[in-house]
Amino acid sequence: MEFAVVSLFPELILAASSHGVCGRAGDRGLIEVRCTNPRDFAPDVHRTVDDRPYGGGPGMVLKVEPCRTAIESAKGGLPEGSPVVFLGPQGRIFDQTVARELAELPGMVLVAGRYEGFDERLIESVGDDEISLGDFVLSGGEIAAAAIIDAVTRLLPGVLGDDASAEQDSFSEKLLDCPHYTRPETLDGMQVPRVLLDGNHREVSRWRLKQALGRTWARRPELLAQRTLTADEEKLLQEYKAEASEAGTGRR
Ligand code: 9D3
Repeated sequence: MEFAVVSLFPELILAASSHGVCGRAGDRGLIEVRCTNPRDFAPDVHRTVDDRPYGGGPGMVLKVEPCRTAIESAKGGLPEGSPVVFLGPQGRIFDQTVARELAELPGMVLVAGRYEGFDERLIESVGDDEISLGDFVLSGGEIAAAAIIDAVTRLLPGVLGDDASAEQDSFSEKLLDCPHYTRPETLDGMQVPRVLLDGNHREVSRWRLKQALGRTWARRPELLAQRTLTADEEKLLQEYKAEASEAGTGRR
């Protein structure tokens, strides 16, 4: 998978994609991340990339020509069928389904903005897609581009080990995760749940599923509404609710 990122701050992208899972995927040739800086395509001596908005108002708008030349240069190095994806708050909202869709592509140009954003005609003329991370305000598109590279890379064949892939495939994003614990067994008087210490793997699995169901019910009920529970899962959730109301935790 080839990612070409167009950004005024390439260091931000390269820092994020050179560590951990993405870093290893890069070392193994499973992904390639390249950056193109519109500033390198600004024709004037001051290397100007922004200008004042027509109609007035605060902030600056990215100029079409340096961005368009940078995008075309970036796209030139990618395989056929690699779309130009703008990052911006007006885009469709990124989630695991969008990540899976992007993971089928041979590559993509991710265009990160700064200031108030791009001249709309740039998006119209060269954009194939526009993606947002959600309803909050970032200072630019770089962190969004890095998030997309990370989420897509994890889905590529061979990037994760078999166990991690299987776990990711199964019920990962429709249920929240169960709680995790490591040593020490007691921390400031807080005990690790007994079942995790007893070595009964069937009971551990049932406890984890019950916690996942219960926490999803308490914190993200809209996720549960999108999922049909088996009779067994329904029973575990009822148990969780009974225990939660007894302990005075969870949802009322
Ligand atoms: C405070 C500026 N806003 C005026 C109403 C508009 C605005 C312009 C530029 C808001 C954010 C940005 C920069 N954001 C991104 O480039 C961005 C983003 C985001 O802010 N939220 C979620 N996803 C993304 S993807 C790119």
